[in-house]
Amino acid sequence: MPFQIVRNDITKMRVDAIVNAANPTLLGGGGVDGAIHRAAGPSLLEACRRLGGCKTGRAKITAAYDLPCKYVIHTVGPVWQGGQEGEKKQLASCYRKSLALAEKAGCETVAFPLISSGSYGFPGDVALAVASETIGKFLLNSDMTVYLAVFDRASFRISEKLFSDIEEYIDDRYADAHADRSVSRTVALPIEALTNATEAISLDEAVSQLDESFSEMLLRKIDERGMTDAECYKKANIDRKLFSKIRSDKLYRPSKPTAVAFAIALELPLAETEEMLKKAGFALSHSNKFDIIVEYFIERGNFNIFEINEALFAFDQSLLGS
Ligand code: AR6
Repeated sequence: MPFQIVRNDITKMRVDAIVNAANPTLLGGGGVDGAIHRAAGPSLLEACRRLGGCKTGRAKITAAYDLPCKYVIHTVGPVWQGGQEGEKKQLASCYRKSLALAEKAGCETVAFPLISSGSYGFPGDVALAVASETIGKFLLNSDMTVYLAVFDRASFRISEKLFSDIEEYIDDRYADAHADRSVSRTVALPIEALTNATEAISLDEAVSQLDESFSEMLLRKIDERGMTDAECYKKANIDRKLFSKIRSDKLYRPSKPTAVAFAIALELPLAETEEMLKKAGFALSHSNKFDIIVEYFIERGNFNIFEINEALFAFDQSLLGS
């Protein structure tokens, strides 16, 4: 998954680089900065002394010493002053400069904490929106994998309005599902039925009798929409390698989050999403929060996979992509 929100202590992550939410002296502090320096050992402080500080919105790189990653990228986030002092732009710059340094150092995997969302006072939802948007834009032109490590639940927030809207939407649908018990079930692919029931025909023959497969439907829809493959898999938060696998394997069976991610990237309305999921053996149901949250976004015509993933994460659900 090119962009993934994870619940993790960043000092434990085995990625190429972790990013530190530092202060302009780069000489350590509390929060994630303190944790990184403790885990890296005193050599990190020595290396930081040689850097001569760092300006807000900029970033500098060092080795990682005793940490399990290779590099530490130190960036200085802005202090929140109410939102009118260019803080969001400065915060976006922290992500951009850090990613540029990571790229220059040849990193394939990078983990960020939610910069400025602790001592520096950014409201959690604003810090998250800036992080998500800036990382999302960067990934349009890069094959890097970027993690956003969320340490404590309190610092991770989507907007209160969105959270309560989704909560209400879930409550209504859960109630419906329980009232009429008409819960849709996962639909099995006909391949099992065909291969079990008809011993006389070969697998190849059975396959040729199948309808259009998931990957065939996906490729057809990409063409119909005039999208390039890259536009589609980037918008779906799908790794390039996985996409080539799907492209070359007519019978590829995606996971449900992968299948939904493609439906979102293609901006399919609900009925077409269902049709596409069915090809992979899945259905959307009102007895499951993941499905209801996906439905909420599709019904509103919001196909931004990163926003959907923020909401899914806030409700402890699997993320879209692969
Ligand atoms: N792993 C991942 N995230 C963490 C960890 C961890 N081990 N520890 C804390 N966080 P903060 P800032 C989260 O205050 O707001 C320092 O003193 C934390 O929950 O560390 O940019 C510096 O020296 C929060 O969501 O950084 C500066 O003076 C996020 O990391 C100042 O704090 C950032 O919180 C920078 O403030």
